[in-house]
Formats: sequence, structure tokens, C-alpha cells
Amino acid sequence: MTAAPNNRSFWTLERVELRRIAMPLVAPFRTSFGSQTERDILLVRCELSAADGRRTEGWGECVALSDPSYSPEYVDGAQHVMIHHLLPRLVAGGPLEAADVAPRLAKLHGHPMAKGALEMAVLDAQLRAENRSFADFLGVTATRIPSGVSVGIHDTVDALLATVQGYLDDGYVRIKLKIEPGNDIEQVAAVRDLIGPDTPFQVDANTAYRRTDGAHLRQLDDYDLLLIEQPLPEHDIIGHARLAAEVATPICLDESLVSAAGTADAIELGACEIANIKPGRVGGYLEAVRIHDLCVAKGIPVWCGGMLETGIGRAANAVLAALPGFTLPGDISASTRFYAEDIVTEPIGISDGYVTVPTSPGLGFEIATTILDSATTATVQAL
Ligand code: NPQ
Ligand code: MG
Repeated sequence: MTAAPNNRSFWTLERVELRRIAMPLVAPFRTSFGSQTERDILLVRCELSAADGRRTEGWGECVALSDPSYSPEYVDGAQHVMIHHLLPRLVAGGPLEAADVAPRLAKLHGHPMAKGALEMAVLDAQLRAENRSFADFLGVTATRIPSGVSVGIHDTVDALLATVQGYLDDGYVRIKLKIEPGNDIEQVAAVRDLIGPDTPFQVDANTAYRRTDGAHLRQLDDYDLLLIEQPLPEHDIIGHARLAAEVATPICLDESLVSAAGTADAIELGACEIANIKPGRVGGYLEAVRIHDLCVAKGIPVWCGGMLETGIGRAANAVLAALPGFTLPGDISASTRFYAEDIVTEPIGISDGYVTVPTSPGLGFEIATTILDSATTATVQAL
């Protein structure tokens, strides 16, 4: 018999429930890939047991959108791959802890958002069993993080400025504006004029430009932006490197970064001057921490992106973003930026532009069961 390594607790996956919830957005959210009015979200609830009889449960949130527009994943596909491929392989490997989830699923290609949600549920459950916070697990010491807001594309500049003014009044310390060809330079100039020279400001193109747009995008250099996020298609790393040489404003990657190894390559090639870290996009919080560590070692600033998460993902993101390499404000806004009602008892709020880092056991949230039940559109027992 082989002795278990020290400091590891092994859990058996007893039961996994998948929940689909419908969350209406407080206002339509338009990006270069389309406009959304509702978020259809897949949640994972797992129940684990230990050999000594302890039991625990945890929640994870899958950030896949309804359509494969932001990345190849979409919510029905994530649910299918969990049920038919990921969960059977996880269970077949026997008892586990969160760190075992990604290695055990590594032979199955892709599906980082689905994999990341499973790892998240196991991590939440395991931390709750240890009565330990995610903040303690990551060793973060910051107690609050600056809150940025992502502003969608608007039909008119007047409407855009009214929205931005509302967010300034709410206290957000950084504005991010979605752009696309035809809705860029004029909008950026107007927003910079409104917010003044000292408010941190950045843009996100969600892959909407071409390699030949360097001279066009160079006009953004006049507006003192923190960064230009993902101007080119996700696979065009060389294109981003060329753009980084052509444009003074730093180039930041989002969609292109799906692993620590790929991030290292993008940095090496000069394509990634700043990194947006989204745990779901890279297969979970543990890989997100590895990307953070790598970027710190390479001198690349990082910030935490957002996928219109419920309070589950929003709480965990607020902990992750408290790591010291997250030197730029993230897209971790108040729950009310997107949703009238959250499914957690204490929705993320901002005070003086900051979000408090949660320190309760687990990833940092408690489910508001009644609200969750009323938002649920389907429940599937996957295991
Ligand atoms: C980004 N998020 O950084 C993403 C894109 C994104 C907060 O800007 C519904 C509709 C859900 C559009 C989730 C932010 C979405 C969405 C994420 C866009 O690129
Ligand atoms: Mg983005």
C-alpha cells in the first residue's frame, strides 16, 4: 500500500447537481460580438465525502456564454461535456482534491470553462470542510481591491456619456469601454473628455480589428489609455506582437490566453504587454494563479477580467484579484452593475470604489437558496 502524501485530504465525489439559472441584465450589454439582455448560467453543486465520514458541499460557476461568441465554449456544450466526459473521468480516478481535477482531465482537449467550474466546486467544498477561506488558501493579505467597470457599446455618444457618468457617480475607479470599428476613436475622445485626465481608462475590442488596423488604432495613443484589450483574433499572437510595436498604448490579451504555457509564449513574442486573467477561460483558479505567478516573474502587469458572474464567481474573483501581481483594477464591479438580484446572501458591493475581499470559509459566498430556486430554469443530477 502506498501512503498518501502529507497535507492532502482526499474526497470522493458523491453527487453532482447541475443547475441552469436565468439572470436578466439590468440593461443590454453590447460588445463587438453582439448584444445580450439575459445571462444563462450553469452552476455546479458537488457533495464530497472523506474516508473518515466527513461530508462537505461546494459550488462552482461555469462562465460559458449561451453562444460560442466569446470563445468556442457555450453553456449547453459545457453541460453536455461535464455529464458525458468530464465527470465520468473525474470519478474513475477515485478520491481527489481540487489540485487533482485539471491533471485528471488534461487528456480531454479544450473545455476550460467546464473544467474550471468543476475544479471550483471541489475547491469550495474542500475549503468549507477545512473551515478555511480562499483568501487564506491563496495567502492574500489585501482586504479590499479597486473596482473597475466595463461599459458596453452604445448607439449614441450622448447615451454612452450618460452611462459613464452614472458609473463615475457609483464610485468606479476605472472605466473600460467596449470598442469596434466605427465605434472607437470618437467615443474614446468623448469619454476621456468627460472623465478628465486622471481617471484610469482602457478599451476592449473583443477581437474586432485586423492586422492592417495598426495606423487606425495608433490614434488611441492620444487618449492616455492604460491598455488596448484583445484587438485581434484570438489565434493571432504574431499580429498582436506587430501591433504592440506599432502602437504606444500597451496591448493586453484576453481571449488569446487560455493556459500558462501559452501566456509564456505570448509574452516571449512581445504580444502580451499586460494580461487579463479570467479563471474560467484558463481552466480554473489554480491555473489562474500560475499565470499570475508567471506574469509577476516576467514583469507583466495583470488584472482580473469578468464574465458577468453571479456572486459565486464574483466573490472568488475578488479574492484572486487580491494577489499582489494584480496591479491594475479588474472588471469586478458591484453585482448591481449587471443584476437587480443576485443568488448569494451578500452580493458584492463597492464602497469608495473598492470591493471587500471575502474571508468566509470556502470561496467566499453563501447561496441565497430561495432566490436561487426562483432563478433556476433546470436541474440535472449529473452524478
Ligand atoms: C471581456 N467581459 O472582457 C468580457 C466579455 C463578455 C465584463 O467586459 C454576455 C454578453 C456576457 C457579453 C460576458 C466584460 C458576456 C459578454 C463576457 C461579454 O471581454
Ligand atoms: Mg475582454
